[in-house]
Amino acid sequence: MYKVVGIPGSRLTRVSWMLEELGRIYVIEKAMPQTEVITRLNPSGKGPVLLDTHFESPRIVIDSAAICSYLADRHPEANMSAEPGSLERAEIDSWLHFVQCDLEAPLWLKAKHNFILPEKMRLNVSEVTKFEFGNAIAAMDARLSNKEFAIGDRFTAADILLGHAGSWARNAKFEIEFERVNAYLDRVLARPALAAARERDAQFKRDGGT
Ligand SMILES: N[C@@H](CCC(=O)N[C@@H](CS)C(=O)NCC(=O)O)C(=O)O
Repeated sequence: MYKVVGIPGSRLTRVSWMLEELGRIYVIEKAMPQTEVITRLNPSGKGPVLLDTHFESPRIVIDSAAICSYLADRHPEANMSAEPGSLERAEIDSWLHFVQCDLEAPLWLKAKHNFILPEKMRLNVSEVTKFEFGNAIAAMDARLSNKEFAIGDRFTAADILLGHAGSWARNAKFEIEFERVNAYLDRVLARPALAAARERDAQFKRDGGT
C-alpha cells in the first residue's frame, strides 16, 4: 500500500492524482509543514512525502515530481513514464523540471509573499511574478504546440505536474492568454482520476481532517 503524508489539497493532490491514474490503494495522513512528523520524513519539513510500504522496510520518497516519476516507474503497465536513457524519458523529465523551476516558481513566490511568510518579510512581487509566469506560459505554449499531451499522444507524469500547476495558476488568477495552453489544461483537468483525487481531499475534510 501507499501512504501520502502532507496537506490534502496542496501539492499532495499531484500524488493522489497519480495514484488514482494508476488505480492504486493509498491512504492520506495529514501533517503540517515543519512539524516533527514531516521533518522526520523530509529534513526540509515539506510535504508531500510518499511511503511505499510494499517493502519490508518502507521506502520514503520526497518531492511531488520525484514521487510521480517514481510511481510511474513502479507501474510501467500504465505507460505513464518512458525508458531511462530514451528521448521520451528526457522529455518527461525536462517537463517535470520546467514545472518546478519555471511554471510554479512565480506562483509559489506570490503565495509566499501574500500569505505564508511572516508579515514583516512580505514584499509586493506582483509585477515580477506576472512577468516570469508570462514567460513560462509562452514557453509552454511553444513546446506543447498542438500536441494532445506533454510528450505527444499519451498521458504521463508530466501532464499531472503541468495540469496541477495550471490549475493553481487559474485559482490564483494568473492570466493564461494562450488558447492552446487553456485547451490543454481543460483536457488534463477533466481527467476522472483528478476528480477522484479531489473527492478524496474533500472526503478527508468531511471526516474531520480539516
Ligand atoms: N518541490 C517540493 C515543494 C514542497 C513544498 O513546498 N510543499 C509545501 C506544501 S504544498 C510545504 O510543505 N511548504 C512548507 C514550507 O515551505 O516550509 C514538492 O513539489 O514536493
